[in-house]
Amino acid sequence: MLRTEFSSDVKPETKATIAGFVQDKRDVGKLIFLVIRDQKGVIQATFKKGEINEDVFTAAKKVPKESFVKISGKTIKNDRAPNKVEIKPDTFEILSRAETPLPLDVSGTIDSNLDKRLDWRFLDIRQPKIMAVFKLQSEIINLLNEFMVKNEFLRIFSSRITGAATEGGTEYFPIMYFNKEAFLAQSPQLYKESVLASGIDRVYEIGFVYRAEPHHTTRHLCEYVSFDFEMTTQDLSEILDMEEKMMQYIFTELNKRCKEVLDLYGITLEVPKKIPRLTLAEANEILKKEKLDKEFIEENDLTPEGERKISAWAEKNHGTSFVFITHFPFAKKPFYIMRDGKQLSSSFDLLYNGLEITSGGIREHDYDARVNNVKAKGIDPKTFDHLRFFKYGMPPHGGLALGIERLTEKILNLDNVREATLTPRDPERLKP
Ligand code: AMO
Repeated sequence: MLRTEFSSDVKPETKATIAGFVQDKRDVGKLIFLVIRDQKGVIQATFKKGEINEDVFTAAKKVPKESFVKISGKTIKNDRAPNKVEIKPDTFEILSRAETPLPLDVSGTIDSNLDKRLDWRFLDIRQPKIMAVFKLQSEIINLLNEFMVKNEFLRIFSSRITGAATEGGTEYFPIMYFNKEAFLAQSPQLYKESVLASGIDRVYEIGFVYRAEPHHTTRHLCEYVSFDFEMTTQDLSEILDMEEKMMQYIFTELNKRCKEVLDLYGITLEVPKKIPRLTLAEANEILKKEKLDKEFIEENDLTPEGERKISAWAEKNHGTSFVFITHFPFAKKPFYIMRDGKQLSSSFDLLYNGLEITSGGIREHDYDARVNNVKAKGIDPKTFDHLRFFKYGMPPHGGLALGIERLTEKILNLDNVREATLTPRDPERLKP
């Protein structure tokens, strides 16, 4: 281990070894102050000429900012230092010297544009407020896991190399699999459903999925983390109830476990008590009453502006910016969704803070009806190998998928889903 303690845990009047980046340096002649930053905070190290070996003093004087250093020494109380404790070095090692100038300002004083920040992503994340995004995201995943385990879901890992484009459309990445064409999975959809044929009755999965989205929007990525669950049920409201409980659990716990992160953004999360449920038809009626421009109302769907307005409506009328929208036209949904009457489907989206973060629904589990749905979408059923698992007894089921980056983005009120993505992939970006 490089350090014995994180900066935030160092106590006065003892000995400590810390390791971190030189965030700041002040040279006042006989005294050099270095502010060292690690994952948990900062601590000051004070080098006094005469008290310390001359070579060490000179090394501290010359060390470039953002170099990675290791310091051991005595700790003393200092009310003026961050954390009210500082370290008087006995040893000082520069483990990795930073080149100057830095390609990106990491002190937070100069705003860099997002493109440049993403180019230098791992320097960008040195800023505590940006690192906080990933601390929060990691905790979201922990909480989702906890919630699923409590509710007796089994975690699965399905293939990312598939023979069919699950979500239809042209938004898939074909790859060469030896001498055959294959696709990067757009979703674990067909696997999470098919596995229910085995008798396991609740499954979940967390993993990357791939969409060849040619759009340059603030909400589309070509690779994102999809949290999916699937459970046996015949009732759409059971899926909504499960997601409502899941959101209540996550938001309650995030307020407790990620207080420091949320404080950096000045946020206390509102825990949704009851998430309002509207059919798409009802949502569109509300939009019409809100006098939204015609171009923002699409009878068969919600536009991004419509999503924002409906979230705002929920906030105003129900005190939560979560809202479920149910019963989209079958024509707008993939083949696996169960129909509800002739036109509609047993489907839903969850909007949060103005953006769709989840889609889901009840699936067509009847083999013949499912094949008909595939045909109705103009697809040859032979495309879908998974269909054979629906022939030998398949429990009725439903589920959902939640975009982890979108959820993180909306919790922290970020402007772009890329900000909540470690290494975003979009039509232009393939590095780092
Ligand atoms: P859908 O395609 O709506 O549904 O995706 C589900 C959720 O995933 C997120 N998402 C995205 N996030 C970033 N970039 C994208 N390009 C992107 N596309 C989708 C959103 C969205 O709500 N199989 C179904 C789910 C199901 O029925 O269980 C599916 O994948 O948050």
